Amino acid sequence: MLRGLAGAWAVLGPLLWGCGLALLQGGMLYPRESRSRERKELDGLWRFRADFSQNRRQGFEQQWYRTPLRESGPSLDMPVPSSFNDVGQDGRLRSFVGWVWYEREATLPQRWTEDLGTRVVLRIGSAHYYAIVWVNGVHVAEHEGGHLPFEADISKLVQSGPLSSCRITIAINNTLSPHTLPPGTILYKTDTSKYPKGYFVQNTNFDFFNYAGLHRTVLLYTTPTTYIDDITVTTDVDQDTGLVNYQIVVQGSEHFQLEVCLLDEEGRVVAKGTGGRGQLRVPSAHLWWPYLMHEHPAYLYSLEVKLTAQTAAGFVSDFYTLPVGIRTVAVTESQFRINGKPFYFHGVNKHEDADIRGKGFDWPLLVKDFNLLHWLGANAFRTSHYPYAEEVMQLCDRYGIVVIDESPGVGIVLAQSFSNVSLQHHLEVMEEMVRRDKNHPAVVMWSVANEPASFLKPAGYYFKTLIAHTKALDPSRPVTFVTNSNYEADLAVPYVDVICVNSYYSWYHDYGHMEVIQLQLATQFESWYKTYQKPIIQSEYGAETITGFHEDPPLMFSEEYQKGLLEQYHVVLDQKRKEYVVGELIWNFADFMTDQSPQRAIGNRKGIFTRQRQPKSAAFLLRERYWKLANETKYHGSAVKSQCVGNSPFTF
Ligand code: BDP
Repeated sequence: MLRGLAGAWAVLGPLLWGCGLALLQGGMLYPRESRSRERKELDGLWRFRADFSQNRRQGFEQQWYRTPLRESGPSLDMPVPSSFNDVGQDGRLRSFVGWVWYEREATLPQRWTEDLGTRVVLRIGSAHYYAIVWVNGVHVAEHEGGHLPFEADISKLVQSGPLSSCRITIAINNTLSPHTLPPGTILYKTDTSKYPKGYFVQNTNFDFFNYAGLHRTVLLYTTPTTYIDDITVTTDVDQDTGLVNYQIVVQGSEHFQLEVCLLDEEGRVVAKGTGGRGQLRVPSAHLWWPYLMHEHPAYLYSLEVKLTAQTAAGFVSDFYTLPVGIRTVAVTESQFRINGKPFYFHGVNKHEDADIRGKGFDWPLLVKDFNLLHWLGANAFRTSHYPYAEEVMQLCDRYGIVVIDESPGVGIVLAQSFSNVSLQHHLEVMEEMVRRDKNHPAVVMWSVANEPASFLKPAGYYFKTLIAHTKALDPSRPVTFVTNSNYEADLAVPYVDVICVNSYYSWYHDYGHMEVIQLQLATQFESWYKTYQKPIIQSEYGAETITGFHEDPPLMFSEEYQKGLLEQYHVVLDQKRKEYVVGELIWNFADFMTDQSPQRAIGNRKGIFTRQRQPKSAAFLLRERYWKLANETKYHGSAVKSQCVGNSPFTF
């Protein structure tokens, strides 16, 4: 959210929501190179300084943004993208709460600084949690929220005189409050017999480490000053004709022409259009299918958009190419349908998490994870518990992996976190998320939250408003949130399209007693279905497992216990998937870091892979199950080609 909008929302919000209009200004297209656009990544080593002063405000008091950071005092080298927490040997930095400062110089091509017809934009993929940005000491942007991109047009600044480089300073604060997403609280410990003066801790109600820093790419990109600002594509199918509805927003001029052209994978033009909105018809369309549902899955067309505008300096053109998958999504009383066929989610919940880099984006890790998803035969994942990097979503489009795209609404349990202030912020986060991810065919459903206290009285209004707003922003996708409340007490589930339920039978309840799982799970499904007649996804289940711990008969924390627990769940899932259960997502794909607590042995160990992505015994069990599920569903009369025995990666 860009600060300043919150006030406007109070007046305009209900009005805009009623009209189904978004509050955010401008688009957030992924910065792609084209004939009219260049990009310059600023990844690598930045200067870094954590503000250890008592009030954490020394950086502002001394205006560290005005001069090079190294002049302010001792600074460190800090890699970007990466969390700052785990790269050093200083324990104080690992658990630091407050402002940290990043800085780097960028050298700009001459044309960018001299050509007044060029727009130069600074884009920050993710700065967790609150960020303030200066360029050459001038404030250019502020943003709240750690998982979604924001930008600043810095053209005027870099084109105001002779200049060959610019200094980018970003101050980031990882402090969470009851109104942030995710929420948190700062607790001051005032008993001076136990704690030093000013001692505080940050408490959260979510189960992953609050890594912070510049987690994704920071880059500069250019467009002409009249430019394609946003594109929205929705698709439909009429017999065998694919329908591509597009809407394009242009900024910078009112005198322009738009041409759009849809190309197939061979580069052949299959449809053309003009103007800012329209419908393209694609005869005998190749549909976008999840990778286990079709011999040629994940078919992507390219929508080439060409803008021609008349400006004082003459004609300018802007080009942007958007990948487009033609597919439909629908929900019935008992099915989740993709392209009219029932779809069963057999997949995982993930985290953006790894050794050393924390939540920092990393290509090798990403490719490894997709190879593991394929090895497993997983066809889907949920972005638990926040939106993942845009590159992840792009690979899901290309590989045919289905995504439930989840907001950072995790840990909403305090009464204050259901207040109007929190709701307004949550609405804006949904706007940012839909704006960023709306064009991904892989995204088939939005999840607005994970395990909120949806039994509390204000939860009814909160989720009714939030879900209605999300649907107004994107009427083409179902909306859910993930519940762990009792079916009789939950006040938010009436508003979802698909019920997503987390349960940890024989782990957090009746621990050690796998014999109760089948009965309890069957009761869970039957109760929800009888009450709501909506399809259900088992959105989490699992057991903490330390790799290498073996116990037979199975004991908790051993690999055998994890396997045994999963097997018990699978018995019931196999019964109920014939009726109305439409998915199962294991908790979790891999072990991940959490806050320290007596329940966690260096992080959460419910992964079926270790944090280093090596399989535990349960991974082999799930692999067998997922490939069996894939082969059971023989769409179009053909069995899935890749077999359990193969290690074949995704191919094109
Ligand atoms: C679920 C949460 C998830 C936790 C998991 C666990 O949704 O974030 O990590 O429990 O305790 O309730 O392992």
